[in-house]
Amino acid sequence: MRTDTPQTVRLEEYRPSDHLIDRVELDVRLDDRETRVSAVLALRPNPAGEAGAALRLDGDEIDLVALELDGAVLAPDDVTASPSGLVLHAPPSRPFVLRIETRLDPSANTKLMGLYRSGGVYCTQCEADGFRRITYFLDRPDVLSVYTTRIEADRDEAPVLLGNGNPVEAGPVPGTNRHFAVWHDPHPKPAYLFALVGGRLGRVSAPFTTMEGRTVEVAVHVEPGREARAGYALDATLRAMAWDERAFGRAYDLDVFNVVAVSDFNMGAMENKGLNIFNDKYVLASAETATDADYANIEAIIAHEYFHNWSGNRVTCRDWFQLCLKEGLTVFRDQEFSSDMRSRAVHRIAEVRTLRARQFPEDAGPLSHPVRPRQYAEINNFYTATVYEKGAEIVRMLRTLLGADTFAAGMDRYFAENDGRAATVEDFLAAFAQASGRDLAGFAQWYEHPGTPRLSVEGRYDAQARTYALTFRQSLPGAPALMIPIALGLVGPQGALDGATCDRVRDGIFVLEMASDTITFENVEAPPVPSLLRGFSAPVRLETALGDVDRLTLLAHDPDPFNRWQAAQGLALRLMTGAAEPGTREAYGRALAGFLDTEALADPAFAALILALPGEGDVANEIGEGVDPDRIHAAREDLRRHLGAALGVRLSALRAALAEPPGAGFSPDAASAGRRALRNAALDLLAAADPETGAAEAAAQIESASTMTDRLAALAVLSLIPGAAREQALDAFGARYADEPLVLDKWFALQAAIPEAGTLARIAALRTHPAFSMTNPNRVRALIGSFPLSNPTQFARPDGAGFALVADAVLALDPINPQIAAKLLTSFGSWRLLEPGRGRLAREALERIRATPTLSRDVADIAARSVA
Ligand code: 0A1
Ligand code: ZN
Repeated sequence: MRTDTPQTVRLEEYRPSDHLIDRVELDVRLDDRETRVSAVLALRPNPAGEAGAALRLDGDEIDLVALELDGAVLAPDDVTASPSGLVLHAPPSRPFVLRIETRLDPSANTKLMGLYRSGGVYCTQCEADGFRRITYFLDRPDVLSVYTTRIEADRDEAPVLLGNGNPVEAGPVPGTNRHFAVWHDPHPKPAYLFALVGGRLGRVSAPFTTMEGRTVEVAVHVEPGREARAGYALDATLRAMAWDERAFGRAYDLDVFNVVAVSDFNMGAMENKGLNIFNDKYVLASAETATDADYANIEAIIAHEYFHNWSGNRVTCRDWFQLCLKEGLTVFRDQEFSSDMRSRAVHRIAEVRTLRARQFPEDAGPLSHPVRPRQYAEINNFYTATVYEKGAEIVRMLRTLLGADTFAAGMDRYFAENDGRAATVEDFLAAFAQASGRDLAGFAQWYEHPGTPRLSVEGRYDAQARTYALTFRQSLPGAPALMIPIALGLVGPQGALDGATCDRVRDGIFVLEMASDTITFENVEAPPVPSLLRGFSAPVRLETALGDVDRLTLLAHDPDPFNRWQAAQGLALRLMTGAAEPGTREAYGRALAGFLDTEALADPAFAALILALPGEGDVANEIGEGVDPDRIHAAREDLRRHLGAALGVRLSALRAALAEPPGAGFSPDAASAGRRALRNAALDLLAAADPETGAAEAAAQIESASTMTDRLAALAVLSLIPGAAREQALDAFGARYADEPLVLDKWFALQAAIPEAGTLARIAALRTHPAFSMTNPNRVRALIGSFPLSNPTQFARPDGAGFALVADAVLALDPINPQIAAKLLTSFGSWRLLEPGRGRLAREALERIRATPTLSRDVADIAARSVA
């Protein structure tokens, strides 16, 4: 008999559970090595399931201590139990109660799934299938139960005890040094949203009154002594709560909302009902220790987890194939929140950079999958950029297609009709189809097909008729024509050509529904430049015949800020890949100079983005095959040097104009962050052109900096300039932050990114640093995970040593934490783009992993798909 998860799970094989669990009463007695869990489950046959079916409960590495059915011990023949499952062969055909007692060892749990210890704090992670590591259960998202949890622990070891829902009761356990707390969550939920925490924690808190008049106590819990660093996360939580009421009409539904930061966490954070558990990287912040990017991430992730309370918790997923239903939607919601809190245009550019850097390569490589996958071997490998980021783009396209008001009506309908249910992508789209009266069957195809569609566009101007025709062609192998909303306009030498009209364009949007189509603008006085896919209105690869002069026109005159940035990026890409026309490099430099003169101080954050060249990975994706990372690196360095020299005087002047007045207080707001970003982008280019002066200026900034943003940016600049000054600065930084693991992570990552042959030895040495640990995911991501992503020349060294380093780390990590090992292995995902020599070495590294016996399912799955 098998009770473990079958090899491949398929969407088409979904069946409702044969049993339901209405109520769960848990009694968890926390102990370092031997935690006991008593689970009382009120079960009944599911009318939608198969009558008379056996009851098969999931389990994973747990020991059964006791089992009773309606208060009676079961006969040995009636039940089969193993660490990976429990089967009742002939359960009653009426409601019944099962009491299960299990035993587990939180200290031995290095997978960080289920109940584990992080820095002395007991915590849990149950998504996707960690609850079965706590007790035997129907561990699937369509089984919703009301939970009451009693947590008991040593009073000194765990003075704070937190659970889902509202606190009910707490007190001492007489005659012992132990105490308990009881929590009750009235909202039925799937097991993946269960959580508990026990430990020594400090807290900051504030009340929040919902639009429904409920007073909520909002608290952020952190390591004692770190409370001052939790203020920003608390503030972000309160802003997210108010925003979700304003923007989506969603109010919070419990009396308390707790956020807990722990230092060992596989992902960013987790939306457990009423008890969000966070990687402390996304909670703790101070000017001294966190960069502006950290603050922005904290704001976004705090909001993301909070927004899940509706998109994920109140309305959950029927099965894991529907993961994008909660994740894509919630990313869309957190992106909208951040856009409202910051600059919308700047945020949109940041979103698209992430999409292109992470999702496009994933979708172009062997790990490509539909936003709604149809099968998986290991669900933990599907928390991907495709599900999250492309999933969010689909929701954004839906809003573009329907308009803001109809979209809002559809969202309301979705929440109202699916509240308390485990829903599907079909339920989601049905709400919008009903709200709009439109047939969205064609749009649904976006969820089903892997790969990034290509959209090619050709323009033809007819001087006599004063018309301009645009012909669009879309292609995605294996897929029918998709519905692609294309925001567009025409631009001339003075700006937007507002006089031009086209009856197929509504509110600036043309919806392409066929494989190809042509639209015609009237009243076009002169040959225009088309501004296409404004705001990146669809996640496609745009192919146009735009020349360099056209792009310079868009950079200067497009009213759409996204496309101005896109024009600059396009020019830089053409320059780095050798596709640019003669003279473009100088013209590009002049255009940036003009931009800096007239606009940089008005919007420094935008200016910093205009100055930032596409990354080496972006260039590789643009080239698409036969990639030689050394050539890309050289081309990018060359352009950086040129820009640094061409813009030098202006960059220095900007740095002076943007200098922080002495004694100015720190604020993490977007405008202040934008000034810092531009100042540091200027330093980066200046140092590229003149390393000697740049190194001195960077060293001075490291000394004088009053924020981590400025200190780290200067250290990053200096880290690219070999010499004693760099080594001294790195040593000093390491010593200064020796007791700050999150800051040391930045230091690890910076050194792993140095594009020099010595970096492999540097990484090897840093692995023996006292702060480094293979059991802490943040440390591993900082020193090893960042290496393939930020250092393409050394990862893809022609001798294969970079691949070997990562492959060895995957194998060393797999027995400790398979999720993190598998994630690390995905960094091989673009190996097929490499020139044949490097490609062969990457493949050999993958094959070596595949051939290793006793791989986890997580790593085996990624390895197999990567070479298939
Ligand atoms: N739902 C979380 C992501 C998450 C997924 C799995 C985890 O377990 C290791 C943890 C977190 C989110 O979207 O934030
Ligand atoms: Zn999420």
